[in-house]
Amino acid sequence: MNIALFSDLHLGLGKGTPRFEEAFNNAQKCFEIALENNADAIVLVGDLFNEPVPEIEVIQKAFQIFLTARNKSSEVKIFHEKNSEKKEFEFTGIPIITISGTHEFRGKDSLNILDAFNASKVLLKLHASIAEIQKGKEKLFIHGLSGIPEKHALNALNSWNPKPIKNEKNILLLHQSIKEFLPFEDEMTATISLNDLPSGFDLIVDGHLHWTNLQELEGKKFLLVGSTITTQMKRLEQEKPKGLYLFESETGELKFKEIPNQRKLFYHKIKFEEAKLSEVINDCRKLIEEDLIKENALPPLIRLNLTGSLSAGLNESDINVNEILGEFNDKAIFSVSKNFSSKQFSKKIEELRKLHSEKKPISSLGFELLEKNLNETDFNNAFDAEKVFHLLEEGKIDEVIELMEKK
Ligand SMILES: [Mn+2]
Repeated sequence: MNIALFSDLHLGLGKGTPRFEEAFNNAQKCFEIALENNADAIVLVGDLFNEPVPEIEVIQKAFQIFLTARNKSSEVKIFHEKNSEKKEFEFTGIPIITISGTHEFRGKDSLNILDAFNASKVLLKLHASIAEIQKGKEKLFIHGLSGIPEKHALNALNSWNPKPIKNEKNILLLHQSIKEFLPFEDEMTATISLNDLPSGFDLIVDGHLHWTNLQELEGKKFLLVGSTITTQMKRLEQEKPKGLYLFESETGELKFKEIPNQRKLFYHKIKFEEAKLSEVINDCRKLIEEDLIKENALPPLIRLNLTGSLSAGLNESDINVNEILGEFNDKAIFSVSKNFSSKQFSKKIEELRKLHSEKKPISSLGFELLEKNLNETDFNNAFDAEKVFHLLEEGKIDEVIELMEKK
């Protein structure tokens, strides 16, 4: 059997921005590729929608996409087994089987948007349940656990305790973080690690993390299926294009199909050293120009992660790159983060320590620091630091301001 696998469509993402149509277009292309490649079933691994309660416009557009699966017909039959009860799932066209994800989650005992689609037979939603697909004599069992809050995920997996049906083909679907895939600085948490995943499945497919990865472990083949759209501009999402997988259940063959003409992501982490504003601006401009020379079917996403240290007297808030981003406004979509380290701050502490060890009186320590700080700024020796210090010492702030304004 031929199974099309994709995930994290995030329909409804970017409402009111130029990206709104992108999630729908990419999802539509994945459905088309699945049908062109004669998929017997389309399997989605959660986060079909970007919001737990999507707007009517989003629901309507999603319906249109899901219904393209009715442009072809399938020879398969599907039985849904939950709590030892087995019922035939009736559908039209190519069946869509899914679990819900983090973005559809509305609480443990609440129905979500995919339950509504399930009730209308547009798709079959699994939760701690199994879809048995039959095609002639071939059988494939798809076990699915919808996404649940991470801190309960391991317990939920263990208490459901999915087991592959012996001598049959089995796929397990999850929508959770996995410890091994979380970078150190990531704020997301995970309770499940690869070791916790059950053995004996022909394929374990996980959604939620938006990049693709295939791990062939002993007794386990684990696929991070990735998203069909870039949502967070993370570095890992830059490395591989978005698309869908085709899984041939009899042979175990897995093929990746790229979404044509997709929006690219360029991720830049730029490390500066005691940089001036002009240096930051110039480096950013150079990188943006290089990205835009490349062939881009759509205005690319450009992420600038600015790090390192700034020259003395410059603060993170002084680094305003909006003006250059404005120059490229219609050519790219930008995201900028600034994480400059306080190199100066640690230098100051060091100086204080040194002065302290010299056991000078407080007033003299204060004066030396002020003089040194002034030397590092554009004020340089523009005024008499000693005079300023004594005025400050006596609380004559007005006189200090007057003195500085004259310069
Ligand atoms: Mn997602």
